[in-house]
Amino acid sequence: KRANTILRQVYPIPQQMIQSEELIISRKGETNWHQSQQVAASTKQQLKKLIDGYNLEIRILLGEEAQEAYPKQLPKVPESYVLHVSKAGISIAANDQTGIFYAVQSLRQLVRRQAEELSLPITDLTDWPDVPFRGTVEGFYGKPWSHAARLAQLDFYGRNKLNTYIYGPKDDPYHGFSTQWREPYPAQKAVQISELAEKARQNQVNFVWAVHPGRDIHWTDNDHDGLIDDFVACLHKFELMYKLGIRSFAVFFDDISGEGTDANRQAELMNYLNANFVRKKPDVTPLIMCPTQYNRAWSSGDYLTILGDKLDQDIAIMWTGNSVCADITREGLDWINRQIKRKAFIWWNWPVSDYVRTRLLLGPAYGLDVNNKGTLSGFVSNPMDKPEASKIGLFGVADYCWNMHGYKSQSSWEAGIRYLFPELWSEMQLFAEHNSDQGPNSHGYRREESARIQPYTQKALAEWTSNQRISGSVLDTLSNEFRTIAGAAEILLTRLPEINPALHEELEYWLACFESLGIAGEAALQLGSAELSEDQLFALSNQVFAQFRNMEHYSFLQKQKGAPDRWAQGCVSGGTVLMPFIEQLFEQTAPVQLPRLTGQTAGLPQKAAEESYRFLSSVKSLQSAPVIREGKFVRIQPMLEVIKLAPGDYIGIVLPQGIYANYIHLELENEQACLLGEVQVSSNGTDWQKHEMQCEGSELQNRISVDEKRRYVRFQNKSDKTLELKINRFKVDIPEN
Ligand code: LTM
Repeated sequence: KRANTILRQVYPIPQQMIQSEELIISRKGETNWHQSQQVAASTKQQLKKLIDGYNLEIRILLGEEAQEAYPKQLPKVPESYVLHVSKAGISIAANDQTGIFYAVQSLRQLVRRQAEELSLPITDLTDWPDVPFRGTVEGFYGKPWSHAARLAQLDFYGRNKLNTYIYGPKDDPYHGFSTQWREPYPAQKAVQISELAEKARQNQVNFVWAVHPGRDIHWTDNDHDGLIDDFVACLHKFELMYKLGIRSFAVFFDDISGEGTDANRQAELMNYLNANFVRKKPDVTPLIMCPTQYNRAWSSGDYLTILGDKLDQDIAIMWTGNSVCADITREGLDWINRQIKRKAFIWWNWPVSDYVRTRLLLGPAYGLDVNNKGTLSGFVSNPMDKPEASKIGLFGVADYCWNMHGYKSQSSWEAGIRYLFPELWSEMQLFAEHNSDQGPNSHGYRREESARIQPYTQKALAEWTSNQRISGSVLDTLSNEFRTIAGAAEILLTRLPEINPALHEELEYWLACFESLGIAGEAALQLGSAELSEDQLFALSNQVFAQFRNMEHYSFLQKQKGAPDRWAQGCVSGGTVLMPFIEQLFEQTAPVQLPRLTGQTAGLPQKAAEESYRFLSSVKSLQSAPVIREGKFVRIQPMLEVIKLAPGDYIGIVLPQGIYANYIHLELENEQACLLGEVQVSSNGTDWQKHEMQCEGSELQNRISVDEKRRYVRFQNKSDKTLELKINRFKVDIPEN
């Protein structure tokens, strides 16, 4: 028997796939379609886009026909499919529409289209999911995903064979968690929900709309009609959502206290909705509930067993595991399944970051027992408020849920990054590798971060402590890592706006911090390595401080960006291994290096910090404007507002001691700037000289020799009128090191 060589991997990893040689199919001729059953229009369209126009036979078999053609091969489970590629053509067989759709998603990954020919490997693929319902629960606190982001997610789910999206953002008042859960959505929101439901259908995704009534639910019958009013209100809301195209429903009772938490009442409500709504509508799928005691650490009394006994068997119960944020173990699943007398529907609280908002959770999806197959009814992941960035984790979740025994968290993570960011995968992988841990948090849930490089950071600190020296190979490895980080961040910051603007929007300040982290790390290492001149010493320590300040500033900007959101926080990059390493190294090297080389005391770094890159102005209201160092550029953060300079007023930059300007470049959005004002430079901040500039429109630029040792650069209004301008660019170049 020949070994199975996989020529093209398919994700999620299929259950059974054999491939042999590559087939080349020419454009000459035509595609012959053989099918007797109707295939969903959106699926057919996708298939046509892949293969139409090439010289091949395509056969599509659905339902009984499929079972007759592949009686032994095609498993009798929903969503399974057979995809057969041979010299005779392509055959797709499935029990249902979703199976056909999934076969097309696999075929997409096999096919390479060129102008005149199509190539794909001869393949025999038999596939089915290990978990019946797989996907996400948009269930976090904070800014809900945008409509565009949700549409993009649904396409992503379709491609990655995720069939469930549960809508339950805590900050949507019409979902609940407020008194508004009873009310209909405003017209525009309602239209969007219908659009999402339709997009979900095209992608074979169940759009599950969840209500969260428990914070404000009353188990009372004010109308004395034998019915609890809020039962009726809930049913009414479901009817409204049904009219918008929703066919799957859930009720959440998490994170509430008081009246709503009563297990008997909750079970009554669920059974009422089941009897009077779900079972009456043949096109509505089984109900899902999230209980109040949704994890083992919080479970007490008979709450769970009441639900287990009283809730209709066809209602699924969600479960986050042994605690709120936890790995999903077989032991834990066996425990909960005994309590609730059914298979738990997992709500996995990863990569959600609403409890650690300064962090990004971009690492591999791990901690998921591969022996969970058959013990859970569904698995949904609660993502970050950053939909694009969450796709890294969700790719792994899709892979795990499809084929548990085929799942390898590391290789799946790498494959996901390549799939998501084909042009920038190595930069994104590096960024993700160093931005994956929650840091210390109330849930005690942590993820690996910077695991590859951590042995070197530990070694470097240990070596410095014992010898006040870091050995060559450790130093080289770490220097190289920090240099690569700075480079990768720069590439991502430059290219993402064009390649993936949504991701750039989500991550820009984390990326900016990552760049500063790289620059600071390299400087901190150099400070601990060789003999340094006084100027180098100042430059390096200033560099470290400047980057620390930059990071603080980016964090501030990130906080401002989320400002209308009451959950807004800043950002941290490399917060678990790299940032603490730089801080510790710097704390240890600076007091030793600085006095040894300069004869000054250990207080020097602090002094240097105070003298770091600064904004300079005679205008009081502007004085706190930030100045940012980015590699060899130092610039005033561009301002959106128009600023006014009275006669004699100025704006400028102060560089730290030992760092001198070699180029000045301003763009002030005022064609008169060159005529009415002048650029001046100084070495001490007191004696100023005019510096000649080349002017073109509102742009002023020129070189300046570092030998002049100019640390102060400003633009002054020399006219007798107030000058209005905008700081689009105020940039000073400095030598790289
Ligand atoms: O986990 C559940 C069931 N509820 C909430 C979520 O809304 C929240 O996103 C996560 C993570 O903070 N924790 C919860 O308790």
